[in-house]
This record gives sequence, structure tokens and C-alpha cells, in this order.
Amino acid sequence: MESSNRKIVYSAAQPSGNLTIGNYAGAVGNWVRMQKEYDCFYAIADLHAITVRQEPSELRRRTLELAALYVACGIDPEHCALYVQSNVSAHAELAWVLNTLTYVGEMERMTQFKDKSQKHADNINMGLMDYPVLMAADILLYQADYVPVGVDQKQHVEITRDIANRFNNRYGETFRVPEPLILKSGAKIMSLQDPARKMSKSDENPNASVYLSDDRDTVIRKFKRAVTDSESCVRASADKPGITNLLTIYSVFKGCSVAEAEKEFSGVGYGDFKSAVGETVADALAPVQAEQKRLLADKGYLGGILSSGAERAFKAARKTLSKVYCKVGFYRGE
Ligand code: AQP
Repeated sequence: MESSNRKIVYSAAQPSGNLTIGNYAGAVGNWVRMQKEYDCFYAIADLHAITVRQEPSELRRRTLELAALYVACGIDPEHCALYVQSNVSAHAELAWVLNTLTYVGEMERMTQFKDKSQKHADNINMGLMDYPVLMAADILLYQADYVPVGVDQKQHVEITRDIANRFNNRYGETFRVPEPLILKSGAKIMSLQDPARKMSKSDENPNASVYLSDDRDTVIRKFKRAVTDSESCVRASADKPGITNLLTIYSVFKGCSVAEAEKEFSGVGYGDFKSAVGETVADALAPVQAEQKRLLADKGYLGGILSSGAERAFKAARKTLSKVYCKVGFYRGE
């Protein structure tokens, strides 16, 4: 990744479980499309992942699996910096400084914090609350212009903008203020079992989420069981959240608009529609899974990608961090 005048993009996903088709639609799929046009930093957010209890050996395994999946989905490590967040210590260092410009009240109001506090009531730790500040540090370190995320993370990009402006006002122009990039379609894929909730990789109900690692039969079975409504008309509308979600998923994986999908399935019954969505998703996942498996068989190659990605990221991050340390008045030697 040569330094250039191109706009900068930062995004990440946590190795907190297998990626879902929601993560693909809202994030990774866009990352692939953006890598030719922008200077991209794509991370595996393991520091964020430990805000919820993780089994250490599984976290390590998932980190490597996620790296392989990024590459299998089409992330080109020659074009972008692909790395593990904890391998670049500047993320945690900048987060500490930004903490001093962030208020407890605003963190308590974050939707994700409220949701996760309910879900993990026995472990409401400081890291869970501080998640958005670490995310702000991730983004601001690279002076990112754009952050491609799903709708669920929009609030976190907004607080990042607030923190950046606060720092700039107090210490002078230091951070570029980033914009969230949210696609119109696929920005929020919902659970197959409860279309009022977002599809999540850590959902306890295995039928609620379709994982990028699910085999063909599992994918088709999950779609067949998807919760819909009692009508039989394939149409996107607010009172048909299940069918609307399936149409959105179909449009993402087929590469068409929701309106085109509606037309294709007009007059088709729910059973056949669900099978068609399942087949389409399974067809799209098969080559990704085969490539991920091939990559995981060569751990040395993957390790090389991650260490050169971390080096590139470190170079860029260090510049910003030095500026920040200087602005806040930290002694750096004479
Ligand atoms: N259902 C979704 N639809 C569209 N985009 C989504 N994203 C997540 N779920 C959906 C986007 O995926 C990116 C990576 O997410 P993450 O791993 O950082 O964390 P998350 O948003 O908390 O995702 P999960 O799947 O819900 O993880 P868990 O269950 O561990 O909390 C982000 O850009 C996100 O917007």
C-alpha cells in the first residue's frame, strides 16, 4: 500500500464468533469493493472481542480463521493493511487519551452498551462500556475519511466524530473527522428467527443466524425455517419484516435490487421463495469456504500477511499517536 492522496478507509470485525451473512452484507462485502479505490486498513478487533468473555484458545483460532475469511472473501493483502488490532499497541494507547475526553453519561447511553449489558448481565465490565472509545481510537489513528459499517455501528461512528472534534477544539487540528459509510441495502440483516432483532454472530439460537461457515444443507434448512408471516405474497413492507429481510438477503447475494427480487418472486409461494434464497446464499458461500480452508492449511502464509499488515498499520498509527502525545503535553525527551 503506497502512500497516496487517496481517501482512507478503516473498518474491523471482532473474532467473537463465526461471521454471519449480516457481517458480510453490512461490512466485509463493502470492504472488498472499496479496496481498489481507497487506502484501506482492515482489522481483526480482538481487543474489542474480550469485552465479552472469550475462551483464549478459541479466540486465537477464530482470529486466524477470520483473517483467512477476509482474504477468501476477496480482501487483497497487497492492497490493504490486514492485521490484528492487538498487534498494534497504538490502538490501546490512543484509547486511553481519548477516554479523558469522553463522558461516562454518553457511554451509558450507547445502544450497543445497553443491549450487551442486558445480554451479559453478569459481566458488565469497563471495557464493554469503553468499546466506542476504543473504536474511536481505531478510526482516528489512521486519519480515516470513511468507515464502512452496518447501521448498528453508526452511533459509534457519530461518537467518534464528537470525540475527534472535542480533541481538535481543545488541542488544535489533529484528527480528520470521519464519515460512516452505510449501504442502502443490506445495512441491517435481521435474525431469521426474530426479524425485529439484528442477526448477530453470538446469537444463542443457531437457527437465527446464517454463518459464512455453514454448509449447504444447513444454510438451506435455516432459510426454510425462517420466521415469516401468514400471507403468501413476496413483497417488502414494514408489516412483513421476515419476508423483507429475506428479500434483502437475496438481493445482496444475487447482486440485484429488492424491487427486482420482488418482481422475480411475484406469485411464488413462501416455501419456494425460501428455498431459492437458501440456494442462492449457499452457492455464493461455497467458493469462499473452499478458499478459506485452503488458506488455513498454510498458517505460515497467513501469519506473514498479518505481520506485514501490522507493520504497515503501525507506521501510520505511530505518526498520529506521536502528534497526539505532543499536543497533550507528554514529555518525549529533549
Ligand atoms: N446484522 C447485520 N447486518 C448488517 N451489518 C452487520 N454488522 C454486524 N451485524 C450486522 C456489521 O458487521 C461489522 C462487524 O461487526 P462486529 O464484529 O464488529 O460486531 P457487531 O456489530 O457486534 O457484530 P455481531 O455479529 O452482532 O457480533 P457480536 O454478536 O459478537 O456482538 C460492523 O460493521 C457491523 O456494523
